[in-house]
Amino acid sequence: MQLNETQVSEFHAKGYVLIPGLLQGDEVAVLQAALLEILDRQGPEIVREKNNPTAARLAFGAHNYSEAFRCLSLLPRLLLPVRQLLNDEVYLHQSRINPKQGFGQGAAWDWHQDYPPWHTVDGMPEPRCVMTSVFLDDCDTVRSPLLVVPGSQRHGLLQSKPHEDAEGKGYELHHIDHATLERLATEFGIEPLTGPAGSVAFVDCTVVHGSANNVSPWRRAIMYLIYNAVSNACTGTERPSYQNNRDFTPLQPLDDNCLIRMAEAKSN
Ligand SMILES: O=C(O)CCC(=O)C(=O)O
Repeated sequence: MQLNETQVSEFHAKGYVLIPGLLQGDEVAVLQAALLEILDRQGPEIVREKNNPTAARLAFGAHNYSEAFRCLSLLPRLLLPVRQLLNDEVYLHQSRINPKQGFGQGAAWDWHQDYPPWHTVDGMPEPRCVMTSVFLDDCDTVRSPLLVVPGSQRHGLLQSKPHEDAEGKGYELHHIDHATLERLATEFGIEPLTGPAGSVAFVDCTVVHGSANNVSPWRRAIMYLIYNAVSNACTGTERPSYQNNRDFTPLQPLDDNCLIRMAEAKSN
């Protein structure tokens, strides 16, 4: 699958393009079942919520230990548009699932760009990677959707500082200060990324984004697949490979039906 001209223009203008229902219901069901097992893992790749250590805040690297998520990460429907947007072969710099559990367990994410820690800690030369956001659950306005400042990528790398809780937690979030956010939001507005489970947003890694805590009763999980251009490979070695993957081999797409086949195998 290739993005059409309008979709590519939208990506460059707004910093993201959202494709509703890119994955079918059966494919989503396979991923949702795999997610439940992932959330039971006890390793360092699972980052816990600060105020509720029983709830997972992030699960890093699921494409390495879950066949369903490996398959997702190599779907032509995701890989080909990302190659097209970056005009290069790609590898996965990182993957992480934010399960954003309901009843307030999934806490807020302050406003930030993803690129700063990848640049300063992982040694990513340029912001030439795409945060491919796969909605594992319905994302509507009541389930605390991802909020973005469209067009904010045009300002490039903004001043930010690591969050006081980031050190040692592994996600190294860099916050945008309030005055900058106000200026950007006044200029560009704020948009919620909403759509049914299976929708996919291709997001530029310098788009300013954040989310509120999820006070709804429902989970709102998103898988973030961070594809980087092979010619933009990272030079740092500080962080573990589930955060800064150092295998820069260009990814080769699988058969686009691989998740459907997993769904069929389960129902037989
Ligand atoms: O999924 C969310 O609510 C926000 C996650 C986020 O901002 C991130 O992982 O960079």
